[in-house]
Amino acid sequence: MTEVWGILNVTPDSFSDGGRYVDPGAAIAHARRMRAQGADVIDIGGESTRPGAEPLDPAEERERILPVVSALVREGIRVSVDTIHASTASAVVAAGAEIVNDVTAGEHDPAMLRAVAESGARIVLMHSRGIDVTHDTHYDDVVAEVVQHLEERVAAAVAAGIARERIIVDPGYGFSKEPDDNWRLLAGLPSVQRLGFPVLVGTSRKRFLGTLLPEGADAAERDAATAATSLLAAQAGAAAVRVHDVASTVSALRVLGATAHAARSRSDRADGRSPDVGTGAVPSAPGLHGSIELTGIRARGFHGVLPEERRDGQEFVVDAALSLDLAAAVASDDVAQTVHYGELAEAIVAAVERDPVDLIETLADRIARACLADPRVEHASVTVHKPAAPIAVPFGDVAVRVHRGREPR
Ligand code: PMM
Repeated sequence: MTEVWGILNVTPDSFSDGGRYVDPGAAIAHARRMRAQGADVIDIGGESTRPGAEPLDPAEERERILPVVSALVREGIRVSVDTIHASTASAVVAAGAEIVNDVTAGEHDPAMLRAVAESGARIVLMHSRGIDVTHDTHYDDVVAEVVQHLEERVAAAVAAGIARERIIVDPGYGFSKEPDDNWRLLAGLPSVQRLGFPVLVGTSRKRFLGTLLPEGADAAERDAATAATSLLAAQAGAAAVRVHDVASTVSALRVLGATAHAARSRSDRADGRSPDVGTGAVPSAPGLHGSIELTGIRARGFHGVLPEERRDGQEFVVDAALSLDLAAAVASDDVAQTVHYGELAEAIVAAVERDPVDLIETLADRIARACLADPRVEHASVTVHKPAAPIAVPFGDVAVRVHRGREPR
């Protein structure tokens, strides 16, 4: 299930909404509105990335955003903070922010990656070529170059002590990219996905969408195109989309959810099953999609290509995220209406302990299929880590992630 991150620019000068939410009261009210419209996370920024914007003193940045961060955290709202300053990152995480969103992927402030590692927060590593978004826009192969840069930034983040599970990557739409580069990057999202990290896509109101509109159309008129690009991103498996107008993107993603649901019911019928039969299911209201996530499940298996791996076995660690409709579970407050996570964990352990295979890819897909055995599950993302893999050099982790959805028949 793709998350929607609502953008809250607490700045006097952002390109599409500058000045509207500098007052903390107005900012908090806007965040609440976005939450009510279906935002999963509020991404708060205090410094504009608009071309020509004045650099901001981090102390002033904190003064702008900290009251808003604290108020939203108190209300149980999940908060990400868009900052390039390590001191701000540390302060906002201490105030309860969950994610640090750095548009320079730790390149602007040499202290950033270590500060995030120490804070235990998640981090968005975005592709950019510095904070001047208009500079250095030539690429020979934009998709390959963005992927390579993100790989380098991931390596730097891991070397600074950030756990791989805490990393989100973002191709950085509009940052040092011409319109065609942005379209290529949208079409090339599967290559970014193959890095194996959750992908955040931020196309909202960007200039390349403006090229589709009549000359002189203002930035808010790009919201329909934003919903369309966010839908395409979700279809390609993006973990999250970052948008100004939450309502239109949430509607677009519901279209995707409803279509996936219909495809699923069709395949249930073809199997002679119905998700409602035998469960006494409460009819589900549309739109309460969610996920069940299990991380760090440990099990012993004998998978691998080396004879000693087959002989001695080793520990595998599995993370699984299942997307499903939770409306019936919430309406009935009945565990029978959802996936029981204890049973799911046991099924995952059983899949690891079964007959050996050579590749963790094969094992990850076996586990994803086990997750989809429950007809309510629409999509499963499974990561298999092999922490004791026979690699001759010191290493942190090796893992493979697969995404498997239901195939329409
Ligand atoms: N775009 C802007 C600012 N921060 N962060 C991420 N991760 N991805 C983006 O695409 C991105 C960003 C551009 O300015 P805006 O806040 O007005 O959208």
